[in-house]
Amino acid sequence: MTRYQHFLLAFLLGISILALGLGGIYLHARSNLEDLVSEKANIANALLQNTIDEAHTAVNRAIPLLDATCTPATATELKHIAVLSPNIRTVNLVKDQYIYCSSLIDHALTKNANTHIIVATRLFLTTHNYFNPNERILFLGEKVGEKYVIASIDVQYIKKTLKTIGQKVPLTITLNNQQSMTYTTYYPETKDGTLIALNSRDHEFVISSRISQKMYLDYMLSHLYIAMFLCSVLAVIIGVNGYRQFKRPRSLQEELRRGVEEKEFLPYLQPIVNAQGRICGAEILMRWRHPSQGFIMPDLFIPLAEDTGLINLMTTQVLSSVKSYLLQNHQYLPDGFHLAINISPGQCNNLLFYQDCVSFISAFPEGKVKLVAELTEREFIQDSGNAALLFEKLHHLGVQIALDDFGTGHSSLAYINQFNFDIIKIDKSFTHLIGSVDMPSHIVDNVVDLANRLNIDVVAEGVENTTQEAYLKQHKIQFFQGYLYDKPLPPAIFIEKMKQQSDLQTRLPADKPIEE
Ligand code: G
Ligand code: G
Ligand code: MN
Repeated sequence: MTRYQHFLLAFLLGISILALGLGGIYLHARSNLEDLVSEKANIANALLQNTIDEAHTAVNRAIPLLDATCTPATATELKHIAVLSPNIRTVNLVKDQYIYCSSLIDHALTKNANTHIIVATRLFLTTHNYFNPNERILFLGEKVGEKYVIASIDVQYIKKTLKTIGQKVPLTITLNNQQSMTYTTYYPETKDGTLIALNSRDHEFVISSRISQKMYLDYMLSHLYIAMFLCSVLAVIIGVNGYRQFKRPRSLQEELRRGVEEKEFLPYLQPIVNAQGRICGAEILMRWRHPSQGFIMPDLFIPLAEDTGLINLMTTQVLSSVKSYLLQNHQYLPDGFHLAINISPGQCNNLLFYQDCVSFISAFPEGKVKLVAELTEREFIQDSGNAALLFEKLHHLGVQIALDDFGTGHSSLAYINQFNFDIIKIDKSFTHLIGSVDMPSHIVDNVVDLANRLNIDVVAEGVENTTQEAYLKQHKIQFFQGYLYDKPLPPAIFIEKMKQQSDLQTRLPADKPIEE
């Protein structure tokens, strides 16, 4: 998976946590707000019930007065009843749909438009000129025979109470006759949203409230903002951690694959010099520029790259990268520049490397670059048939084959002959013996002489000092590689060296060609 996919996955994880968290908080807000509204409806219900009970008491006390006519004494009695009931404004006697006696007036009333009233239900709302034409008044009426006692309830009181209790919650009182009054100070009345309804004990009214989405959200923002903030922080933490986890390799193998996808395997170039000390070639040595581990040496990843077959892709990438470097700077390279690349035994079983060589060689003018495939002698080639076929094709293409690490492995003369090697590279362990205190000279001599006697080009590896160089020169070795000349270099620096050498050459007479 690429970095972008890791990021996307981690982002989705974070978003899911956020959605889950906010969803939970929303449900919590819903249940909290619904509980709160139910509680307010209960309080409103109890208060209204109390007030209506008071009206009942007042009305019951006035019922005996229905028997008498409306005298000043009757009116005074009505006034007493009204005044003694805390939330009752007036108590009135009604006959034939007209108020004929009232706690407001000391004498009997006449039938006219102002005293006309229809008592349809026990509890009803109406505006009335006689009491207050500007406001709907809540009445409780009790029928006795053909007459009624009606008490008007202090609506201002009910309003204030509901406003105080309800605050931002709209509460609606609906009478059994469908008349209703809504009290809210903040939210407009809505038709949709969650309905919370509470039937009063004796079913004369219902207290209800509708909770809209906006109310839920506002409640969340004003009461649960800390939880929302923590949830967002948690989502970010989980997302970031997830990204780190996703990015972390499951195994070295996956990490290797990722590295190949991200083109993290780079070619370094170690100069190969001739007897005159001039750079005549280079060996490509792979380095892994890991994003977090820094540079990793090939010993640590090549074996796994071989096992997984990723070495094929890595070789392709590295060779193509070197190709573009050398193409851009071909003017600084001597003709017949020797470019060596290591291949693993496993790469001898297919023709992928052959394809790489074709694409490499075809990019340069003929004779400019001489490609060399280095095959280590440490490991045996399993399928010699396939390898022989590959080597034949490579030879045909003009690619040379070098036997790397010569002297360390199990190669016999027969092996060397079978594969028709063009070059031998004496292993650095032999070079290092040269000049050492107890140098077993016969071993070194043997290896060097054997290489020489095969009558093919020999490169000495691991040359670190002039003693070694002098000894090797004495033994007719003509190509050298080692820290004495340079360590493996990044291509740009290698090119810089080639540039310096080429500048020098234009000023000095040309070298004598090397005799073979
Ligand atoms: O520089 P040095 O430590 O780079 O190389 C260690 C070993 O890794 C070398 O001896 C060589 O065999 C191996 N190696 C380096 N680069 C490559 C490569 O591109 N392909 C293969 N197959 N082996 C390599
Ligand atoms: O492919 P081969 O195994 O030959 O790779 C050469 C290895 O030797 C690489 O790891 C390279 O870094 C290392 N090397 C190159 N020059 C010297 C040297 O002068 N001394 C030592 N000790 N190692 C060297
Ligand atoms: Mn090598």
